This record gives sequence, structure tokens and C-alpha cells, in this order.
Amino acid sequence: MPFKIVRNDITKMQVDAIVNTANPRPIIGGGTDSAVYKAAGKKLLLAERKKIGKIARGQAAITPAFNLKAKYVIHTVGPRWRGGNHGEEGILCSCYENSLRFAKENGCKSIAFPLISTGVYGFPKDLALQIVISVVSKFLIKEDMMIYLVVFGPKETRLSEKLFEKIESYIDEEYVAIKRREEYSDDFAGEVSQRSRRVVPQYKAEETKTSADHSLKDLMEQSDETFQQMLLRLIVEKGMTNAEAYKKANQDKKLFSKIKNSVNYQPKKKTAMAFALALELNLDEAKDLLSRAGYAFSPSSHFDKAIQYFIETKKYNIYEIEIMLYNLGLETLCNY
Ligand code: AR6
Repeated sequence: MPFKIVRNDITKMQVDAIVNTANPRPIIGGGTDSAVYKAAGKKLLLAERKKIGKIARGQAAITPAFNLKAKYVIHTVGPRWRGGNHGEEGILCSCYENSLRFAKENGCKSIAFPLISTGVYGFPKDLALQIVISVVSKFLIKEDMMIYLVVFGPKETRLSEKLFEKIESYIDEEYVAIKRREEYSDDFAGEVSQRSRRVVPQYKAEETKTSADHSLKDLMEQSDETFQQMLLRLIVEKGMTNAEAYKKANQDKKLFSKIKNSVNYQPKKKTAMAFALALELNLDEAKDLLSRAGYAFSPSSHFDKAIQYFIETKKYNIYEIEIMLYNLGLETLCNY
């Protein structure tokens, strides 16, 4: 899983490099900066930081990490938010890009970022997250590194309030409608919304299809492609390379090799879902791919409903999805 959002104190991260939201001058500031100095050893780290001198906004520098679990601290100076018309977005992009460059040049296999500039510097979190998603998407398509986005609290990372409201109401509506049908009867159909009415019968139809009503002929005519065969076929049909596919699915090379080498590979449900998103499948195709591994979207799982929502609304950026799932208080695709 090359990208993961976690709730933690960044000084506790066991990674090759942690990123510090540094002050332009070699002094110890507040927020992440103070926590990093405290955990690394104030005197030791400050002596190294002084050797670097002033750091311009958007730039980065690297030092040892002393008493931290990490090997390096990458010091980057974010933009102070001044309304958005002073090049703040470009500077923040540079912070992430330059930090990743330093990490790569120093052979780091993993790095942890805080949400730079969103504390003392007041950068809006929604926008900061969009920048993280865009830089990380571009970087990971070419490079192999484990990138952690470390946030302090669950409400810290509201990506887009409107989008959240939509997903939350989608999940609730579906869930309530289905539960009501299960617990009472179809009489409630008049009470549920248009959307729920449209979705519930789909499940009924599916259940009927997979029940004993299947004629032997139907079963025989079904393609006997395995998950692995269907996945590899779809990658070719979508004009993607294998690397593009597993990277877009936020999966690592090792796992993909295992899939490639075993025709009957049994993926975890979340892995199958991640590939459905990476391949930008529509809902029917996604259901088909999942079914090859023996899975289905569960009508009573909020997580499954959220994934269905992303597919139906064609939101396929896996990094954005990870952040949205985290914010919804759901499991993320990479937690198993
Ligand atoms: N671990 C993870 N995230 C944290 C931690 C922590 N220990 N502490 C705070 N955050 P900030 P900035 C989050 O203020 O806005 C200093 O004085 C925090 O909730 O650390 O770039 C420096 O010297 C927020 O979301 O950095 C600079 O002068 C995010 O980290 C200036 O502040 C960034 O908040 C830098 O300000």
C-alpha cells in the first residue's frame, strides 16, 4: 500500500524520513516543529538545523533524526496563508515535491508528512489535501515509496464538506431503506426515496439470480474466468500497463506479482475493490470482478456502499478515496 492516511503523532512514525513544518529561520517554533525537536533532542537537531541556515518557503533540507525512530528529518517551510492570491498553492506543492525528492535522493523507502501549513500558517485543509492528493498521485505513478499522511484528529481532514454530505446521505439512505425492507415489509417502499427504491430491487434481483433458480444452462454459459484472468484481461482492454494498474490501485509490486503468478489467486475483498477503482470499472463490471473472487457488495456495509458511491459517481482517484473513507470514519482500503 504505497499511500496511507493515519492518525498519529508524527514523531511516533517508524519511517525512514519524517517531514517537519519548519520555520524559515533556524529556531524551534510551535506545532509539529516543537514536537519534532522535543522527540529528536532539541540541542542535537537545532545544531544541525543551524548549519543549514535560512530555508526559503517551498524549499526543503535534510538532517539526521537523532532520537526519533526515523533516520532523517526533512525540514520544509510551508506558505503562510494570505488569502490564496500570493502563490500559496504552488509553494505548498513545492514543499511536498522537494521533500519527496530529498527522500528519494537519500534512499528512503518510506516517508511521513504532516498536513503542512494547516496549523500555525492557516492554510485551508480542504485545499491542502487536494494538493497532497495531486502531488502523491504524480509521484507514486513513477516511484516506489511508502507515503504516510499523518493527521492529528478525525475531523482534521475534511476534504469537501459538500461531497461528504452527499456520501453520508447516500450511505444512510441506502442503509435505512434496505434495513427497513429486511425488518418490515415492502410496504415501506412508499416511504423511501427514489434512489432507494431504485437500488433495493437490484439487490433482490441479484439475490434471486444467485439462488437455486439458476438453470444449469445459465451456469454453464457463465464465463469461467478467474479473478486473475479477468483482471489481466481488463488491464489490457483498458490500455494500461500492469504497473499503471497496481499503482492506481495503491497496491505494491510484490502483491501484483503474486496475482500474476497464480491463476487462481484469491485476493482480499478490498484488493479486488481497489483494482475495480483503478480500472475505472462501472458498477456492473466491478460486481463481476468481485464475484470472480467470490465477493459481492454488501447492502448493509457502509464501507461497501461508499465504494459503490465512488464507482457510480466515477470518483476513481484512490488517494482521494482513502482520505474520504478516513473522514467518513470508515475503514480505509489499505486497512486489513
Ligand atoms: N503530529 C502530526 N501532526 C501534527 C502534530 C504532530 N505532532 N502537531 C501538529 N500537527 P503546524 P504550519 C498538525 O502548525 O502550519 C511553527 O511555529 C497540525 O494539526 O505544525 O506549517 C514553525 O516553526 C496541522 O494540521 O505547521 C513554523 O513557523 C499540521 O500538523 C510554522 O509553525 C501543520 O501544523 C509552521 O506552520
